Order: sequence, then structure tokens, then C-alpha cells
Amino acid sequence: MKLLLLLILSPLTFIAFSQPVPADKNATKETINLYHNLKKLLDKGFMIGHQDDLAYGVGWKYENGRSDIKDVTGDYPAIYGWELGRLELDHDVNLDSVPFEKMRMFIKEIYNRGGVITISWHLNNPLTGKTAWNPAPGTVAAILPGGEKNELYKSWLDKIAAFMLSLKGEKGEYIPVIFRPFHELNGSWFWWGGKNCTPDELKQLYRFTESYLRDTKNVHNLLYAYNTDKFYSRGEYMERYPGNDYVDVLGFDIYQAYNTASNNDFIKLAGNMLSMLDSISTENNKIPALTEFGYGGLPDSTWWTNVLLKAIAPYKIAYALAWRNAGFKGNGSSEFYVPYKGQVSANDFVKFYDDPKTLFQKEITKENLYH
Ligand code: BMA
Repeated sequence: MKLLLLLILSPLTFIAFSQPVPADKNATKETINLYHNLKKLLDKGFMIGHQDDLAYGVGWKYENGRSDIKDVTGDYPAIYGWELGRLELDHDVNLDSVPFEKMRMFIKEIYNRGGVITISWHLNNPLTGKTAWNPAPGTVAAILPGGEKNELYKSWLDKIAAFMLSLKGEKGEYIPVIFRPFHELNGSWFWWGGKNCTPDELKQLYRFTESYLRDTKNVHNLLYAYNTDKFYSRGEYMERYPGNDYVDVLGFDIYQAYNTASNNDFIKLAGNMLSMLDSISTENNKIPALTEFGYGGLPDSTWWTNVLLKAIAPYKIAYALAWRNAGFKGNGSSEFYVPYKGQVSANDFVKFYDDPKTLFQKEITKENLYH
């Protein structure tokens, strides 16, 4: 008995049995629960998600309860992406015209039914005042402490903090969010990406941003996602990694047609990346995810089961998030990444939905991810 007690209390035993914790050591109870449950979920399958799913789809906007994924499958996605670009400028709507007030309501609705929320931020370039796609050299250095735009950047983070802290459930608890700032960080199209700053500057920016939100603004309902674009080696993936103390989710973005030519190319490229992500995540005890994907216009009627599912099924990922169904634009072009009713890949999407590995809202509600 004494021996047993000794074993239970010994610090070594404690270390051996203590579970990893989120990057934010003071994360709220619901955020910690989400973190552990996302890890457990890896053995079951992957949540399928969609950017702006409840706000609009192909041919409609702001229709109560509507979702292109629900129109096709009868069920909502399990995870939803939202975007804060232009919140930093005090605009009422984001860069894709979604009102922040509506976004807040959608997020509460999703949380109430047990769904998961992830948020990106295509923030403007704080140095030039132009968009996120203005890769002016020196921008990252300018917003770090000591830089001429650090105060401005902090005032932008104040607005992000206020938004995150305005997300509350029915008991007043903060709604957990997977925040993925500075996404596609190895590509050079955003001011924070690729050759537009040094790897060390990006690491400093990531750490500064997180410490400011967490320790200065007391935001404790965030899990943090580190997110590259396509990559070809572990070295490339980790080159800008801010460190295990700053990251919970490891992911990358991939688009067919844009990043790869054929179906086989996509399966191969995604497979190579997922296999590297799998081992990096296991070694660092992180949650792997496909943070953004798509095949614009979905011209292939069996893409979901014949390409995407084949690419991801052999690997463990917590979720895969399809990009937004912006719909038809004035110039006759269109942008969408999940089928709408009648779209050529809609029937195949239902097969994809029926696959035991893909998890949508009905399955995820049962998982009680916040408890
Ligand atoms: C891009 C496109 C744009 C959009 C931007 C930010 O991939 O969807 O239309 O403005 O993302 O959400």
C-alpha cells in the first residue's frame, strides 16, 4: 500500500502520466477539453469543414439555417472557418463582406450544437496600408517591438482580442477558437510569407502576437494553428516554426489545379505532405490538420471519393477545411469548393459524407468536444 502511494506521488510518475497541455497554459476549461478531444478524434476520422458555410453559398446569401453542405447532405459541416480581415480597420464587414455581427451569431450557433470554429486573418499590410497581398519588404520588422508600426499592430491585436472575448456560450463561458494567423507562411504572396521576411522575423512575429493576445489581453480561448502552403521537406515545413510552446495544430493548405496538375499528382503531393505532417505531429505532440483545401469549380464528378478521400484516408488529421463558396461573380466567373445542390460532384459528395471516416455535425455533436 505504502509502495503504491509512493508510486502515485513520485514526481517521475507524475511526469510520465501528465498529459500535454495547450500552448496557452491558462486556457479555459472548454478550450483544454477541445484540445484533448481533438487528439482523441484522430483515431475516429476527420471532421469536414467549410469556410463561411452559414453566411452564403452559390446563388444565396444569409438565408436562415441554409448551408450548401446541408443542401447536399442534409447535415452541417463539423467545423467552420471564419475570417477577420478588416476587423483591424474597424469595418463592420470583413474583406469578403461578412458582417462581424452576423459572424458572432453564427459562431454561437455552431458552438451550441457542438461544432468547431477556426478563424483566419488576412490582415492588411500595417506598413503600407494596402491589403494582405501587398508583400512590401520590411513589413514584419516594422511591426515587431521597436519597429515604427508596433503600436499600430498592437492596436489591431486589441480589436482581435475584443472579438475573441466577445464569443460567449450560454453560461458566459468563452467559445474556443482554433486561430490560424499568418497562414500559408512559406509562400511569398502575403506580406508575412516566404521571402518577404526572414524565418526568424516570422517566428518573432508569431510569438509576439500570441504572447500579446494571451498574456497582455488575457485571451484564453484560443488554440493556435501553424500553417504553411505546400512544402517538400520537413526542413521546409519547420523553417519558420515558432516552437512547441506556441502551437497546438499543425497544418498546411493545398489546392488542386492551382498547386497540382492531375488527380494522381494531388494524391501524391498531399500524401507526401500528410506523411511528413503525421510524423512531425507525433514527435511534437501536436494536432495535425488540413487547414485549407479545394478544387475550384469542382469539374470532376468523383473528386471527393476518388481523389480527396484517397489522399487523406491513410493519414490521421483532425479536420479538413474546404474554402469558401463565394458563388458567381459579376464578371461571369465563379468560386466554390464544395458542391451545391445539382453540382456535378454533389452525388459523390454524399458518398464522401457516408464514408465512416468523414465526420459532420451529427457525429460531432455526439462527441461533446467541449466537455
Ligand atoms: C481567397 C479568395 C478571395 C478571398 C480571400 C480571403 O482565397 O476566396 O475571394 O477574398 O481568399 O478570404
